[in-house]
Amino acid sequence: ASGRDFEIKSEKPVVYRLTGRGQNVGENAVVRCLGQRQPLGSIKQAEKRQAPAGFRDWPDHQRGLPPGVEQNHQKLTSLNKPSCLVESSKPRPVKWISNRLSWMGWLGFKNDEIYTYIGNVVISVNPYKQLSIYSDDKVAEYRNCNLYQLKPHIYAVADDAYQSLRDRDRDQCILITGESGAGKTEASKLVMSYVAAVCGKGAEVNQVKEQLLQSNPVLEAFGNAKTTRNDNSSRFGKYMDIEFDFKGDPMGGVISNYLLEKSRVVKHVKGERNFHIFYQLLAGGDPQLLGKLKLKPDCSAYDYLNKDSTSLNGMGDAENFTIVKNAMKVIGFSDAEVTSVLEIVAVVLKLGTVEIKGQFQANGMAASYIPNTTVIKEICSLINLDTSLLENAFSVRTVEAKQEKVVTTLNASQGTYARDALAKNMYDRLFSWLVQRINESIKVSEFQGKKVMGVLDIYGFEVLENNSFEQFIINYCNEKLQQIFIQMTLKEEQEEYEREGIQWTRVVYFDNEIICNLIEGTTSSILSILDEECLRPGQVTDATFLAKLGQQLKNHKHFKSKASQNDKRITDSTLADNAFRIEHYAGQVTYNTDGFLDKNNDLLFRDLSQAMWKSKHELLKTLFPEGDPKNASLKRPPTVGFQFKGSVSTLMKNLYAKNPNYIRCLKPNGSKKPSLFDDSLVKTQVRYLGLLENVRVRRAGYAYRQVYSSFLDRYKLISKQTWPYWKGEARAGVEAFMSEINYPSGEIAYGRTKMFIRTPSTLFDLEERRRKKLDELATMIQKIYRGWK
Ligand code: AOV
Ligand code: MG
Repeated sequence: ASGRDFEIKSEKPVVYRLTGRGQNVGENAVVRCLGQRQPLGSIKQAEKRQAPAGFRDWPDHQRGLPPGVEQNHQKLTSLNKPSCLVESSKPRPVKWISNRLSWMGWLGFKNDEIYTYIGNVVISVNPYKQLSIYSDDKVAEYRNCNLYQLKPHIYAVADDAYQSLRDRDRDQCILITGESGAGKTEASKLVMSYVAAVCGKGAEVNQVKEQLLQSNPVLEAFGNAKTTRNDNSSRFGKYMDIEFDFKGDPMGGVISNYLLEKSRVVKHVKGERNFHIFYQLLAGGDPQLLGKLKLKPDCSAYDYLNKDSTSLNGMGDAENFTIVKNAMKVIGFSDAEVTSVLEIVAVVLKLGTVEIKGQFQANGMAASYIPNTTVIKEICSLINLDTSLLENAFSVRTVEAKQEKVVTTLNASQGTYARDALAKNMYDRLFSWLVQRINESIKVSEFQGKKVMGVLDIYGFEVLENNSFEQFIINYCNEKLQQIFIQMTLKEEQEEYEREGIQWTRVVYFDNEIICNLIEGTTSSILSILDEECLRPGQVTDATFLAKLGQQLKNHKHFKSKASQNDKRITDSTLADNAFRIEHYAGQVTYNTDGFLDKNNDLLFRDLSQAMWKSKHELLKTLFPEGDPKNASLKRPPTVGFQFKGSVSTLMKNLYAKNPNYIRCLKPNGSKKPSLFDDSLVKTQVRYLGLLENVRVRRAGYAYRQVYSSFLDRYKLISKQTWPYWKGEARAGVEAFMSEINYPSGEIAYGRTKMFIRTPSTLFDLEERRRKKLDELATMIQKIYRGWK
């Protein structure tokens, strides 16, 4: 049935079910009382749970709507989505669109209008300054609005997604993409805060909302850092499912995290920072806490932190520390848990100051030792571990093979390597533990009628001066998201026209599948070759890996390396011997292969995990389960690349199953400045994001489509030919009533199973005709009803 949303003009909850033939209201129609935002749920749901008092059937023979029930027109018109940029269907050259987009962008940007739409895709330009468009008043304005009634705004899309989830029972996902610093994380928080503001009320629901929102500052403190691109750059990928009940009240959520850039714990380039939490703790921790953690409130005392003097207090670290502590409390961390977490943070920081030196033993073998044991003693007292155990783990390595234990001594650099590996792993595992701990607080047990809104905020595409394995993984993830966008907005849309037999001139676009395959394909891809090298016995190094890449991929259009000998294509001297280059959808990136094997293997010397497991620090111990001799296995864990590929593929499946809402973020300039619009930078992004093709498909295409039967059901009452009954094929019925109206040619197309309408104004017109008819009917029924009384 086609009727969807109805409002009941009564303060009391009265639900009518319209039964019989030719019914207007389907089982999924949502019913709400006038003046009450919360719907009573769908009719089906209302019936399943106890139907509210006054639940009555409204039989079909009293055709029309029950008294006091009025169709909510505003909601109905939101079904169609015209576009700001697609107001005419006149074909235009790409250049024109590109200039216009850029010009509109600039004009809007100058006036602080940072949002626009292409169809239902929101484009957002980072303003780099606080705007007054996120007030409570704005929330109220956009609440239950029609997407195109008001100025483009991220709230409008959040509202559209939420309405669709609540009223049309469709799981949603919000896909936020754009390069590093474009505003994804901010956008994701705006969406979350909007949804929190408009959904559900009551103490219990409010607590859930608070917990969901407060997960942000905690994860940002531990997972974000200042980079050259962004002062608050996400160094992990995050996907959060917010779960709602049938009324649209939030019940809880689940967060998934993707690969943290843990190398940052031990090293970062000048001008960047380590993860925020380290600075926050030092700047914001009171003397008592710092004393307990044996820390000095001085960044320069810690080798893992940038020794720039600007790094302390520069970013409101002290204030943020208070916010994080408070957030942890709201989420439900106990004081003891918070202390445990901070103890581990302190230990990581201190590990960086453990100096490891080399010496020669009597047998001539190099061996490492720790000249000054003060720090290591402090560390061990924090984690309740015998100092000699940790010292030992930094100086020897035990390899078990076929029931044989071989102990080798480490030299100074191997000892330092072990120390850094421990720090990275400890922090990385702590981060994953935090996510799990938050999930414990916000998770809900399975319940019926669950609806889900997923918000994806990952690390954006990035090109740094020196790009390593981490950038490779980050950019791979972005490549996959671009693919989803292409699939859903360009490919799927065009294929539908072809499927439906609608005359259509293909809009050509660049399909980045070829790059995705280059990276993740099952054979002869970068990841598969990397795994082969990692698993191959014998002398494997980053260089052998690169050589193999060069050999197998030398003919790939999007791949370049010097390693492939006599490669005539390599003419520029910027490509170093230890690097390869990928031509990504968003531009070229040169990756330095140093450390690729190591980072992909991610092996932690067993001596280290066993030492950690022996600690009597409850949290730390749980972070190293493989240190338990009972769990020891000779099987090697899957590689990082392999795991990441798996989780990305699960994520993609999950996203494909939901109704997508796109927010595409653009970066106005490379210097994090407000009011600076770098035209060419924006144009580049518009081009590589595929927005031009997006506009062209929308322009040449049809704004609205519907299967014949639904279309007939909805509009049949506008013609005597089809109302009240139409006995023939649905398509013939549609053609019959549409033939009575003279729409311009090209405005309407009849597909195999669906009806297509080009411009929204035609749909508005149909809606108007329908509304007039309904009004007539309603007045008639009211008269009859009054007659009864
Ligand atoms: P990102 O998430 O896309 O980068 P952010 O969302 O962290 O980028 O945005 C970067 C900075 O831009 C923020 O810290 C704000 O200062 C500013 N900003 C972004 N959006 C807005 C807005 N709507 N209003 C005001 N300021 C904004 V990365 O995480 O690096 O890919 O890995
Ligand atoms: Mg971010």
